[in-house]
Amino acid sequence: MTQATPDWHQLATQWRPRSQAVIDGELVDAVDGGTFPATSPRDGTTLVEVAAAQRADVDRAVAGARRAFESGVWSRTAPAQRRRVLLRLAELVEANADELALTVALEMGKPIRDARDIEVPALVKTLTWYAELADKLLDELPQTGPDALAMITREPVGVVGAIVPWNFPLTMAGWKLGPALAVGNSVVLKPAEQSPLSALRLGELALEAGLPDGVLNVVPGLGPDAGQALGRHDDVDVLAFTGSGEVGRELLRYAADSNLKRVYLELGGKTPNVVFSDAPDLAQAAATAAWGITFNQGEMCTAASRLLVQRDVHDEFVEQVIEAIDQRQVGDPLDEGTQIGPVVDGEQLQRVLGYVDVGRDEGAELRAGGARTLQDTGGTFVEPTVFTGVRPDMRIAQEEIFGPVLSVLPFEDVDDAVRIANGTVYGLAASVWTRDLATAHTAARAIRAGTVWVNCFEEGDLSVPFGGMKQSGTGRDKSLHAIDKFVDLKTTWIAL
Ligand code: TXE
Repeated sequence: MTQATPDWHQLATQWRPRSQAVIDGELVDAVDGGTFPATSPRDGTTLVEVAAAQRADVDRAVAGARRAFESGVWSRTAPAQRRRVLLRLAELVEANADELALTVALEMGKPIRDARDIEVPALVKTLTWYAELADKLLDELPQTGPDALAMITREPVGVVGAIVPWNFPLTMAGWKLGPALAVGNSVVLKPAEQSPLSALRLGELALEAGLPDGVLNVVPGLGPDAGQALGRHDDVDVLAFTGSGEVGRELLRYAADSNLKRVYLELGGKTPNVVFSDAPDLAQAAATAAWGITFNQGEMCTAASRLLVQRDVHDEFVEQVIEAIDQRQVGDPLDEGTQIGPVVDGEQLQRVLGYVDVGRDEGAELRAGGARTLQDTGGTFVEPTVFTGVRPDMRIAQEEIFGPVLSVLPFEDVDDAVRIANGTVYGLAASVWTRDLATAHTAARAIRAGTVWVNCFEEGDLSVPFGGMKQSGTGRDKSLHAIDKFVDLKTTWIAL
């Protein structure tokens, strides 16, 4: 990644956002000429008017994707060729890392250091990992006895619709595009209306990398317009989604009402971060708890939003967490020192502040934050907020807030902790801090979550799957398992 630190404010003055859709190899306006504003949560200004894709535009994109798929230019090319092109795309992303990081910081408010050091590198790593996989996948020959030969082969599904959110616009796009493209599919990507600009630039870089026309289309637009058109499209074979449970349910309905396309959902979470009194390093656990609810403004499906603390260390631990949260710097996402940027938009701001009111009304104790801040900037900044005395049945312990709001709950023992941890509709991730092997394993086994971290949080790499149990979703991103979403298995049975 880039070593020298650019002057981001200076770079922002030269920055030229893209605004056209990427459809069938061309940069185009919406058919009806419509646009929507890409607004920066940093100061509320409009960055650019972006093409607002409607059904006609989605139809064109899907037709282009289908044509490319049927032509075999990507779907039936040598896997080593797909590898080369995707590696070139990863290189181009890396070469344009500063611009992409700046774009993400401006469009959705991610602190520039996180955009540059985490968001863009995650996309590069994902594209590289799946590019490398493209020519290393093996098919299967089962044991069928002497009279037959059977082959189990994987075939790309065809056209993939990827609908992604704004909190990690490039990482989420990469998690869908990497495996889908590596195995030969065509993709229509619908970025969130809050963060279309980085995806549009990515679509342009894909053309530059040599991805054939129509293989990757990017249709910016509103969820109920472009997203719905993609979801209901009869010629889309698979939908890969990250976002809210509410829209996830809509996508299942769209599939049922149209062609029964397969739908994979990565939805929300309410991560329990469970701290036992015998944690190896309580200070480190406290610092991580503070980071875990404020990183990315808490706008993260795995945000460590429920802090469960064993009662005998509760008070002391909470003090440490509040102190660590107080030290996290809220500010302009373009400042290198900023650790917490604005939440994504006015709606999200109201949602977060609404939950602060709910917490108060429910009788939880507000120990830190709880208000909008830096209002004079025009940005949507929220103070990191801590509630103690939270009961498991309170809404702030049950519902995904998607902001820097921490709910602290005391617990007695491992059974109590597991019961509370499992007591929501979500099952995305959990974290357990203890020195005791038996406690660690007991809790890790009993907690229903797609990922359980022990004595750490938010760790992992591309080799491990990511996704949720219960209402946190279906299917998995990352790892070899992500490939399963984007292939059909074919049995060929040959009588000998
Ligand atoms: O998500 P939406 P929003 C959660 C989080 C957040 C809440 C609302 O709790 O506060 O959802 O966020 C597209 N048909 N997560 O409103 O609406 C939309 O354009 C088809 C969790 O931003 O689910 C965008 O591209 N598509 C989360 C994508 O769906 C539609 C990440 C996600 O937007 C559509 C984001 C429709 N009718 C929010 N309506 C996570 N799991 O990390 C919207 N979309």
